[in-house]
Amino acid sequence: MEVKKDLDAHLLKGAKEPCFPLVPQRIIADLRKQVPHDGIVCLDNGMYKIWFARCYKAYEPNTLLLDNALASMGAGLPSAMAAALLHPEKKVVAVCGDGGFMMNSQELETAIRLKLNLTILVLNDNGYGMIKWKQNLAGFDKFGLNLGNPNFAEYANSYGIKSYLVTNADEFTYILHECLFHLTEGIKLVEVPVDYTWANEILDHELPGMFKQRKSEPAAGTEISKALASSAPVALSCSLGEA
Ligand SMILES: Cc1ncc(C[n+]2csc(CCOP(=O)(O)OP(=O)(O)O)c2C)c(N)n1
Ligand SMILES: [Mg+2]
Repeated sequence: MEVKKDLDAHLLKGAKEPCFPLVPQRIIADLRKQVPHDGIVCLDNGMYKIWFARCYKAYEPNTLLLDNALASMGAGLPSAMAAALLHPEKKVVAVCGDGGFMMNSQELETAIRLKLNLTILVLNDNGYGMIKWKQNLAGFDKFGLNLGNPNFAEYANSYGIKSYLVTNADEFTYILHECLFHLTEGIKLVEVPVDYTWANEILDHELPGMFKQRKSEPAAGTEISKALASSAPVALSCSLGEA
């Protein structure tokens, strides 16, 4: 019970964080409150995936779709389109990073032509956030990972899609509510500015510290137990899979 309480408290950390751009933990907490239990959230591949895997509570099977094997960027929008085709009665949300969204955004045309109903969140940090994290963790200088994005609202509008830009932390939840429950028809795109700085600190320093404390009692023989025992930040990747 104590462990469960600790775990829940840890996973809720940041859920009400008021800073802007939003932290991933707050984005996930706000989204979880708006999406019905049978709603389907489909992830692309980027830094936010780690936080969804940690913090997004799935209440029913197949309601959080993520690709942790090949982890191809660009997969989030098509997987949401497939979910919306199969389950037109359910609320469907695609969650993409700015990089991943731009790898397959032309599929908006297909989604419109098929008259799908779905909400797309573009988490914008103006870069390949996950690779920035890894680059830093490996001790390299920051290099080559910033993106010069289009104006996502204008881009979406050019397809005839209703779009929103989140401009403060509290607005996100209202925009989500509007997209999921008022403007239910068609495609809606929401650009959500995100900042991973604090979240990365937790991954790089706080979690390895926790592992260290508990390393005397890891479960034997697994990759995760090896990661716990080593407590080195680089060992995190073996429990998170390839990106
Ligand atoms: C097709 C493809 N190319 C490259 C990668 C390696 N990769 C994993 S995450 C990532 C950056 C993702 O950036 P973005 O979509 O903006 O998400 P963020 O991490 O910034 O939230 C890259 C390049 C990949 N997984 N798939
Ligand atoms: Mg990004």
